[in-house]
Amino acid sequence: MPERFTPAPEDRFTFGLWTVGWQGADPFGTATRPALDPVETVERLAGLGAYGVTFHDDDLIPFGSSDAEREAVVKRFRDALDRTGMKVPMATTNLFTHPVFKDGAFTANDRDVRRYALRKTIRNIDLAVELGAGVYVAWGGREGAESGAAKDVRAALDRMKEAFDLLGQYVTEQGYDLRFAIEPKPNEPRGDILLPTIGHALAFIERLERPDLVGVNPEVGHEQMAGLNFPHGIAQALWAGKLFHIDLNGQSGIKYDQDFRFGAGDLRQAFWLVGLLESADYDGPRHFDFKPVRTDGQDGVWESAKNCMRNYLVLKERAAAFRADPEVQEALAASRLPDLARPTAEDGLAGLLADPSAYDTFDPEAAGARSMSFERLDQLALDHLLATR
Ligand code: 3MF
Ligand code: MG
Ligand code: MG
Repeated sequence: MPERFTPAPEDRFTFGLWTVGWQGADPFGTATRPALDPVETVERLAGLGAYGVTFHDDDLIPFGSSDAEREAVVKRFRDALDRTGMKVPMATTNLFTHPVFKDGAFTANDRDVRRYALRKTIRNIDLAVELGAGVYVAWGGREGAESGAAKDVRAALDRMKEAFDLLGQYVTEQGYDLRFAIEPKPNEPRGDILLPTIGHALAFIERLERPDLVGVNPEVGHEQMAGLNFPHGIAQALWAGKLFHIDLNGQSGIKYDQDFRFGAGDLRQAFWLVGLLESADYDGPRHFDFKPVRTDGQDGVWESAKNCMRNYLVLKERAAAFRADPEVQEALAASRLPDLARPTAEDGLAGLLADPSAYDTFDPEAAGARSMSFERLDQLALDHLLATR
């Protein structure tokens, strides 16, 4: 294997404990693999060249642990981090597994469940900050409904806003350097989940008391489950200054959340995504949220983790080669991409209105007949992706 596709901590690759730790239980079958010790996960991932790990509170500290058990688990974990140099740039809360969250957490109809969900989150925020995290992800998988009358969506959004306002107040009052990232998903496990796409989340954030503290954590497969173009969604999140974190994985079309390793699924979107993240100087972690297929044993777990990183690095090289190719530069110019970067009216509204060439003498027939030459451009991209150039 060429040296250049071997990851190093500088590449900032991170994995959730729940990803490689997934035992393969799905709605139709029980686990096919034994549980993984988080300490072993830290060590194995460090050995593969990862930068860090992330976790839900319950991934690390089993739900219902006593304070003494919690302390012992955290100490072992912290020792493993210190030994390996692995970081914890992000943490999150499990607000979906226990039956208490069956109707949601921040937007459960039951007020006492909502209050418990906030306290559970705040408890793990304290730990996240202690371990050095800068981002706290919020995936509201159970915030939603299966039937129309079951959820008053406008009231639920009021409660969702209330939750983020309280969490924002908490981190501000504690003086924590921690920002939140909302992770949208259209459905699964709920029939319909609130804040289903990047766009819904971005609009919601602007209604919060502290919008600056909140961004998004989009996941490849989640947007593709809704038939959306993931790189386009990421571009809008970047444009809005809201890409605080990202969940990389693979998905083939509008289906259940497949969580394939990164590079599997829609490879063309993966190519554009990596090109975008690298050219936009996104400086957050490249976080993998995938599930090693349940057909495989532990061999497949580490093989797929390694290949998430490898595929990212391969695509990074391919995307850079595309950009550096003089023929691509020429094709981009022929397709008038540089022109899109130019303001439409640097002469202002008055200039636009006074310019006869903008309307009176403009020839829409001639402009309509100009080829955009996108076919050549796209084939050059495909040739680079396939390494045939
Ligand atoms: C579900 C997910 C979640 C979130 C996680 C927050 C269990 O489809 O993607 O993974 O990513 O809860 O990081
Ligand atoms: Mg997911
Ligand atoms: Mg995710």
